[in-house]
Amino acid sequence: MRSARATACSNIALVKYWGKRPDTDPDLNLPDVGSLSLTLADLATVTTVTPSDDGQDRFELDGRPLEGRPAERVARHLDRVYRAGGGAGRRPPCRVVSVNHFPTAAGLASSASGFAALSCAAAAAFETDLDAAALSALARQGSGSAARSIFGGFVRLDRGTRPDGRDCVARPVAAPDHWDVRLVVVQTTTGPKAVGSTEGMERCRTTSPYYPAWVETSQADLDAATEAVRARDLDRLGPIMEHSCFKMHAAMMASRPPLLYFRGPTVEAVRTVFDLRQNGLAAYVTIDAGPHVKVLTHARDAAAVAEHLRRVPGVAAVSVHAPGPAARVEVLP
Ligand code: 2P0
Repeated sequence: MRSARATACSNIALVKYWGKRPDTDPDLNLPDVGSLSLTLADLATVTTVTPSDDGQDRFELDGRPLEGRPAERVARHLDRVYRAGGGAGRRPPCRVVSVNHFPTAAGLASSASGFAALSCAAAAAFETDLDAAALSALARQGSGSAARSIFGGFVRLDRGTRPDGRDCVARPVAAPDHWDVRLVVVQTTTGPKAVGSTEGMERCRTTSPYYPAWVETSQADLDAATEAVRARDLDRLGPIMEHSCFKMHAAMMASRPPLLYFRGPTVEAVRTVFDLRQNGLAAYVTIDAGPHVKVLTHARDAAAVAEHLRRVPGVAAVSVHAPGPAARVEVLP
């Protein structure tokens, strides 16, 4: 074993992933729908994996020791990467140091960049020759959205149909410089902690009457959005992106008990974007399993869109992100 450091950027889904494929191995973490995302610059996790010098796993996140369930999740992921790379017997104990370089209070989850960086750093540290597709499949097992953060720019993760998940890997659709768009991240004031994605997805799948419709209509969105990205057509992509987002939230809200991720300022920020559109600006929203709003717009309009959203009561911070690069890794001396 050697030492390696990987950097991976976060991503935002333009066509959403929500729900896991029933009757499949939970450890494979297979999505019930495909998704399309944009990898974001300036929202990176840097993870270093080195041999542990005291014979025990040691994990650290943002300067603090990682313990309990999160630490178990990391250990299990190291086991996966080690085995996938052909490792036999007991995995060598590792020291993992991970740092999230997110602008203060970006209000974004870091599991996508985190598991992508961990997969790449561990694969290099264990001296495997896993390619990007294999790394994406491994990252997906850590967290579904992490499969997409292996690649830069616009990325598509297909649902696949194989029970072993071999056809569920992310692929790049277009490089970061394909299209000069920006994602404006609007952090709204946060309330009590929302229901986590894994639990929320399962509740939605098992109780929401709209879940089957969500799944049935997602493939058409994925295909149409992929074409719109290739054609660099924001006014074609935007309505598909919003439709995917609001269908997902409608299915969430119809769960029992309901999954309501919006706060007041979430709705006000969405309305502001709708108003901007009435006034001729091309800007479209998406919202994940939380209260923040993300707005896709042309680079030339991003500053104006951000300025309007900063004035919405209850908005805490607004940041602007360009398409970001693929995950990268270096072997350390
Ligand atoms: C997405 N989200 O496509 C969707 C939209 C949230 C809403 O992927 O259970 O943390 O680890 O596979 O990847 C968040 O879910 O879930 C997510 P797990 P993950 O970005």
